[in-house]
Amino acid sequence: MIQLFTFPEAFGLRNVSPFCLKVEMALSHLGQEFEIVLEHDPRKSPKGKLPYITDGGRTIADSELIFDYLDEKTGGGLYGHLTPGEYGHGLAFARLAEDHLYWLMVASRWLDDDWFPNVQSGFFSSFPPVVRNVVGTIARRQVRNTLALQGLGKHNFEEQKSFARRDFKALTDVLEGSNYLAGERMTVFDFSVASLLAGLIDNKPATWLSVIAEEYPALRIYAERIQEEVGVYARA
Ligand SMILES: N[C@@H](CCC(=O)N[C@@H](CS)C(=O)NCC(=O)O)C(=O)O
Repeated sequence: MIQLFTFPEAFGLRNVSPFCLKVEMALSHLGQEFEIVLEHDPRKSPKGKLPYITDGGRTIADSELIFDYLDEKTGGGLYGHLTPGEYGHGLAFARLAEDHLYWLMVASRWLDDDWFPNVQSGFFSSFPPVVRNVVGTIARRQVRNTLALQGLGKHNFEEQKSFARRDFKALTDVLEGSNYLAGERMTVFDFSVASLLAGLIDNKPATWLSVIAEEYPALRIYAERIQEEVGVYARA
């Protein structure tokens, strides 16, 4: 049976990582039998990040590569039916979510002094309090460096908020004309975007990004629709 390695629950989310959640959505959508294995330490993954899966002696890390594997395993169950237009639109929005909006979500959790204590209690609660503070501080420094290298970390909160509004507006504009991102039917790219939106909207307590997302009600409606259709929810 397929094993899906994901982070344990945190911030009111049973699946706290959008990349792990989108794989869970795809597995459910494809009707694959699988079990979730909780893993605190992403360094145990072959790529140093979660998710990864194992299946019959094979290990595949990275949600996109997992999708390729599942697509092949199911004879095109994820991508096989897509038109080039659906694929192009879908991939572009998945990239917006995963390579831009995702980093704003990371910034909203890790860089905000008021919110950061939730990261410490959510991710490092298995450590004794003193160790937790040290580990949390070291991890925060690494995230800050990563965000600076990625670029978004060089901007102040107001600038980061303006970037987020632009992403949310683009998604809202597309969703005004359609229930799904790539066209008239649900595609695998909806898993990428809805998993991210669901996590940032339902994340407790609200981050500044969650608050801004609520300015765009179509996003919550869309995230709920996709979660309901696949029967997989981010929230605990
Ligand atoms: N490109 C990867 C991204 C996965 C990813 O960024 N996972 C995050 C959690 S959302 C992670 O494991 N971060 C831990 C770390 O970088 O140390 C994928 O699609 O699977």
